[in-house]
Amino acid sequence: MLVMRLIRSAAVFLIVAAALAAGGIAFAADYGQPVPWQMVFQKSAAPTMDDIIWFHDLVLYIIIAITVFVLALLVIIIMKFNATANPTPSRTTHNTLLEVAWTVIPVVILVVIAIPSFRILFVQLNTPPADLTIKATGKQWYWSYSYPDSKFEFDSILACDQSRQKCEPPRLLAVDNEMVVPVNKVVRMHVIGAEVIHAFAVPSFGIKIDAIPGRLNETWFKATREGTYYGQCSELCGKDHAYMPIAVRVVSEQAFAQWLADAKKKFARIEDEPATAVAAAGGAKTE
Ligand SMILES: [Cu+2]
Repeated sequence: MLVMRLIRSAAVFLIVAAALAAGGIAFAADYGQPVPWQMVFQKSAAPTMDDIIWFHDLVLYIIIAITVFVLALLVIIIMKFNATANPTPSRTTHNTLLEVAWTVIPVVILVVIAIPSFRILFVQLNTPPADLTIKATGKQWYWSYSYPDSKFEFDSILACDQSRQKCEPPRLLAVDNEMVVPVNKVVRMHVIGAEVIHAFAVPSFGIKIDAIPGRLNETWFKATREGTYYGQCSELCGKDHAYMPIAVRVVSEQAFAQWLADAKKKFARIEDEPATAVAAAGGAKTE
């Protein structure tokens, strides 16, 4: 009975999956933003994300192998050792070889997972020599980007009207001023929170790091493809947590130099303005 039910469930699953595929529903992902019915990561546009996707796939294959193996054992037990098929059960209780095997094999599997896992962690946390530094400050509820080498800072606010009914596409991801970086350059990100904890995350670059008041966190990325990539605040930070997206525009080196020259004029800093006044002015903007 149980076997029949399992076969029937598997058949239903296959039919549903085939119907979805036939209906043209995309399980594939795109660069920089989510798509309907996406089943996998957003496409990678940075070496760190390549590593993360590779590692995810490795662990997925291991999980599939273990699950299939355990399921096969269960099916064998159900078929061969039920009361009808096996009326007089064996009284065996120990098997040294088997017990050593089921201790050692999981250890080996965990070591195989741990080695690339630690390697990727170190890659993420060791910033290579950077071509550019940007400081992202999480505020209630928007991001400010500061380019310390060029001495300017600007706010990046959701591009929607007050009621959030009229929004620029991609909805709830587009902002008025994107963070702009050059392609194929190492960007060092300094991330901090102004009043509560936020988190700076861009899936296509494989970065996610907390923005904590009073603590400067550091991460890095190297975007290998031009385009606009979106992320969202990834730490519950208050009522507008869902409305403080991160938009990063990756451009060629010449376009970046041009943008930098324009931005220096557009976002010229008012010297000697106290930090609290800047925060208050910014805060007023979102209300
Ligand atoms: Cu936030």
